[in-house]
Amino acid sequence: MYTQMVEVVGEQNGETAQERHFQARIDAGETIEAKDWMPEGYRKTLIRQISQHAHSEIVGQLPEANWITRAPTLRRKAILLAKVQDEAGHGLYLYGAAETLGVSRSQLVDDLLAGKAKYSSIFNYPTLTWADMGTIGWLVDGAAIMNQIPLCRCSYGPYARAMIRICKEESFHQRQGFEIMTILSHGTSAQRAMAQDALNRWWWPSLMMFGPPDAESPHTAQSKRWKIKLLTNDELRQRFIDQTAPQADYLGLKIPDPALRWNASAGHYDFGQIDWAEFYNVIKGNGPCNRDRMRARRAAHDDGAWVRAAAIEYAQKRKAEEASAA
Ligand code: BYC
Repeated sequence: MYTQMVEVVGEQNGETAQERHFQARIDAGETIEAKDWMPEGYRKTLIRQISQHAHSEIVGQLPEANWITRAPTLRRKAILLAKVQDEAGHGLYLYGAAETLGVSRSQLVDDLLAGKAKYSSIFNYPTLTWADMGTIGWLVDGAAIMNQIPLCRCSYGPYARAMIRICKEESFHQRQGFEIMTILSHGTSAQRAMAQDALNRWWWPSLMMFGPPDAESPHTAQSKRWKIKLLTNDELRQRFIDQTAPQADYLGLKIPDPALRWNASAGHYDFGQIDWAEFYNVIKGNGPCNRDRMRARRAAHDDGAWVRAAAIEYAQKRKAEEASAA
């Protein structure tokens, strides 16, 4: 096997033999598992990205949960409830994947609640109308799938495997959102206006989900080398726009970008300037809903204190019973 032929002693180009061996495994397309040796930077990058991803799933429940009690029909309520529960599940698989790297879930949650860890910028925008439920499924879950399908093939096994199940569920989320948009955009003029207004508000923040432009992304180059990221932020953003623009045409809705047009020679859509000042402002904590989101998470954490205490107590009791029976 290729990796067995790699020299494992000495240092070259500032890389130890162990690091070169690790990179050779990555280059050969091998999957890295939790107990394998890995560079500290690889471990830290994964903990950062997977935990940010997990926090996004958990905080991401809040904008949609806002509409569960106001869903227009019982069917819509059941779908929305299932979707929001799925997001909680995604958060838990991802915290589990991060824990394989030697960090505890309670530490990760503490970092989120202390404002030290990020979550996706998109969840700091308000959900003002029912059409926002359609737009979140269509655009936000659509962007998430675009980003997450390549992650199913990333180099770290526990993350890649968690992503496979998550992507299947995200696909259902995207379709239910597109179905809401189809109904609204073929409905009354008030429904069409509501759908257009939601698209106007969510389009640009959805493009920001893919992260800063490649030229300003501090982590992309190394993450690509380690195959944590298989595609860059700009590549994924372009794919998303190329996929979504014809869907908007099908819905008869107008994407709020006067510069958006098909470029036949490039084989892609050209698009206008993204307001990166807005993006950086949101990730610094100054978006429209950052404070509300963190308040809600802290309250949920405090309300759940008795459950955590009871679970620890029960686990200790079981352990003591098992020890006395042995
Ligand atoms: N928002 O060098 P870069 C969902 C940060 S939830 C906030 O490009 P990287 C859903 C970045 O962390 C899906 N922060 O970083 C749930 C870094 O800051 P730090 C969420 C952002 O990591 C409920 C700095 O900017 N998906 O589907 O190489 C309902 C520089 O960026 C954002 C994931 O989390 C952002 N948008 O690439 C509905 C996917 N973008 O850490 C739906 C997994 C960048 O140095 N994550 N930053 O302080 C990734 O693929 C990558 O982490 C990113 C960023 C592409 C997001």
